[in-house]
Amino acid sequence: MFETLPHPKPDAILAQMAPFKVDTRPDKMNLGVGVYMNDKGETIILDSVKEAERRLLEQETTKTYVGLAGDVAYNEAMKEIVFGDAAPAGRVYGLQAPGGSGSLRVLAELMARMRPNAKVWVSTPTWPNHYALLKTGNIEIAEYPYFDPETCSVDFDAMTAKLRTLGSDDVVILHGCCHNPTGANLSPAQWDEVAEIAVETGFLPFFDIAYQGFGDGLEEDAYGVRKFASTVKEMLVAVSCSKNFGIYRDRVGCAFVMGGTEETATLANENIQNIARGMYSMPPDHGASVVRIIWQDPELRQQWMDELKTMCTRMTSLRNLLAESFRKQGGGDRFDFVAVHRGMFSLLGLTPEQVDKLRQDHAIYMIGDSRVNIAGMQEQNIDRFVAAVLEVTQG
Ligand code: PLP
Ligand code: TYF
Repeated sequence: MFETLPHPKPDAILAQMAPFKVDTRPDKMNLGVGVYMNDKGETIILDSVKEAERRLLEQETTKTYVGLAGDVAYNEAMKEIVFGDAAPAGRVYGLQAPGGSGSLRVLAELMARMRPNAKVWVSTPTWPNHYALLKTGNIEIAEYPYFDPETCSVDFDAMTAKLRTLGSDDVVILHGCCHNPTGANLSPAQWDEVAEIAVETGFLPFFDIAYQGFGDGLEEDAYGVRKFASTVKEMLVAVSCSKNFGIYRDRVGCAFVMGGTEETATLANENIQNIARGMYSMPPDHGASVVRIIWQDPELRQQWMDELKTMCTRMTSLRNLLAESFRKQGGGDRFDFVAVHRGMFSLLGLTPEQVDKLRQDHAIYMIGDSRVNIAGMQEQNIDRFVAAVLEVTQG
């Protein structure tokens, strides 16, 4: 029977990992898959995470099932991290889920239950996995304008013009911060305006926040989610701890539902638990326990926030060095946007041929759409990177 199966298209981001690994050129640069790397190119385990794991090993007394909602104290911790004090009392429920991806999937199923013929709107462009994770039943996926390749910033007029045409059968995916793949984000004033549009049109906001703390800071990066939480009646929020805790393979995330009343919030909560039961039953515990232990201990929490800040600051300073190097090496102000973008990624605006040339001639690996992972750069190879980009774009 297996011979009837189609060959699925490989994930363009993950497909990059193997050729990079076998490339023997010593100066190769890994700017592909979105994992944080330090100035030695390593993805290390945070000290706060190691300490929490040590405590967990010592303290845990059972491996019995955690229940459909997962670890309730973890869900509370995540609510504080993401919503701050903006969560309306009794109207927000969290479900511990396997990664941001598992959270997106659970919430996509909820959406299909509520609105079987909903249209889900994603930004042009968006993280390619959104298509796979949001596609279910009759749900149609459509795109709203987002990135202007001319200015390498958000085309806010085009975006809001489209959002104003939507209604209550529409669901809008919003990257909470650090937009993947573009790096271009909304300002607080722009978030305010989009929240107003959500209220006026009645579309359902569906946040995906996977990089909180990688942009301008833990609080600053939650501005959009918190603004919506205090403005709209209902929303969905998928959270990932993969990046900001550096626990990618432990699969830690949280799916939040915010209801218009306590009754409807409870109803939505019953449904996400029921959906999880039909998908994987209960989430893995380890990583979520680590997050809970860190958040509940003032010292560990501070240590984690310091480590997060170190990662964030490294990426921002690399961005500044990049923009400076582009100017110094004759790129003019064309690449100044790199210093304005936030998070791990920037879309450089190169053609697929130029991206290929960078890989073949310079051992520089980025995604085919010219997305670079800023954390894959090191101070000492920035000038080489910039020279190579200028060579393929100008030569
Ligand atoms: N959403 C976006 C935009 C992402 O870039 C990622 C990255 O991995 C995720 C969600 C999900 O992350 P994970 O499932 O690894 O927690
Ligand atoms: O965009 C990225 O690089 C990260 C990691 O199927 C990732 O979000 C990429 C592809 C994928 C899962 C995670």
